[in-house]
Amino acid sequence: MSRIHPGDQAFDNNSLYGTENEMPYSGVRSFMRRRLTRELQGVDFAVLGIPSDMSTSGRPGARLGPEAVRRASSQLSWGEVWPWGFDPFDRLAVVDYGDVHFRRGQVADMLARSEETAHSVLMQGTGVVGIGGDHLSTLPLLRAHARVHGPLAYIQFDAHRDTQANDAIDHGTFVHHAMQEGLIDPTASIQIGIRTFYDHNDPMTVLYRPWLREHGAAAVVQEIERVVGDRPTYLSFDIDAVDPAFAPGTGTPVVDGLTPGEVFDTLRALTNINLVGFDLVEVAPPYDPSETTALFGASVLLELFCAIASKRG
Ligand SMILES: [Mn+2]
Repeated sequence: MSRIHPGDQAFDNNSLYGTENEMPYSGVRSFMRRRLTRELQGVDFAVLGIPSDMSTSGRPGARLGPEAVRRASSQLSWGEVWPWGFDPFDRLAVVDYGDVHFRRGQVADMLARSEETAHSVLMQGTGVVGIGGDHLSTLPLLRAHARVHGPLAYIQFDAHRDTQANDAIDHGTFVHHAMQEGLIDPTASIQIGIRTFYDHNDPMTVLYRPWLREHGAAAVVQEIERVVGDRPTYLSFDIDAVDPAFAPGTGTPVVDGLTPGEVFDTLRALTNINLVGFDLVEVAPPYDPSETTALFGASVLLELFCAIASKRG
């Protein structure tokens, strides 16, 4: 339900539910205008920013991702979401938890503080939704979720597998480390949209770019459901999965990516999986003055909230 309210719902709303119409350019641009708070009583999901791009192999800028995605989300905050026909925030209590704080330039500190922050949220019975940051932002979130749920089923949309077998911990190796640490179960994991070379000696299911074109979104959803089953599942969406024509603001763009239709037809059908946490990473606003990339990223998160909320009719 959407209502007109003279206040700023990021801090001036006595309900955790619903959406109030606010001017998109005004007020505190929390994620989807949700309450900005660290009070988690009765909260289903807390959105957490990780403004770090210390580990990118390409162009920096993803540290500005959380702020840009939040700002873009104010353009989506009108209540009922097309084509779902409901406001997910009538059904799910979601708050904006702010950003993880860490010492600048200190990767180990970023990893430790992100994991501890996410873990403390999960221990209060609230789910965590991350906004990166480069893709290394996902590793501490996987660590926190695995401490609570055990080894996770895992879905990754990406141009890159990020499985380089390397001691260095960065955005191109974090999936290797997640497997080594037992955070994800590779037999219950699937990567979608890959179009770069990585070794593939692990049991993960990989849907390469041409397969998507040949088989379409419905087949992708079938593969996802087959691989993750009903296990607790974590989904990570790297915006570089999307074609750079639609999402140019990212550090390591790769041409021939997913189209918006392919992405949203897939996400809108993910209503049968047990999604416990998810994130959106690698939005680097400096390369996209149109802000379309951040809007795309905010829309991905919104669709996933709708997919979860659809089960709570
Ligand atoms: Mn990635």
